[in-house]
Amino acid sequence: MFRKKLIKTALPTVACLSVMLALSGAKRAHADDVPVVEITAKRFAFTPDKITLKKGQTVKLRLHSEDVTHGFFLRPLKIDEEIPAGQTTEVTVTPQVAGTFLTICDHFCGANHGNMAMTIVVE
Ligand SMILES: [Cu+2]
Repeated sequence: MFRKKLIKTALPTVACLSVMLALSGAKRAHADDVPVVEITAKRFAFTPDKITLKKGQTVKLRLHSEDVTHGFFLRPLKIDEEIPAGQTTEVTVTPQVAGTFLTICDHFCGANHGNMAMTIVVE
């Protein structure tokens, strides 16, 4: 008798708590567990010059300029950032297209500006 009552009341409570914990865990994971990729811009290169991302996986690109203002532009991933001189900016992306893409600096930063690019591979 007691056992039946326990199953009737405790089981739904445990199940409900489990779902709530799972949901709150998922929320927390989404907010805190986004991998961060550090990228430095300095006349006339990005470091690293190549990164690999996973299709469908959200990442945060933390872009830092060590000198002047740079751009960080990649149309297929809808990235169009300006990195102010000496500052850091962040952009969160979830690549939806696989491929190898060339990200360019689209903010004139000096004589070799046209060669300033990095590769983003999405697999
Ligand atoms: Cu530039």
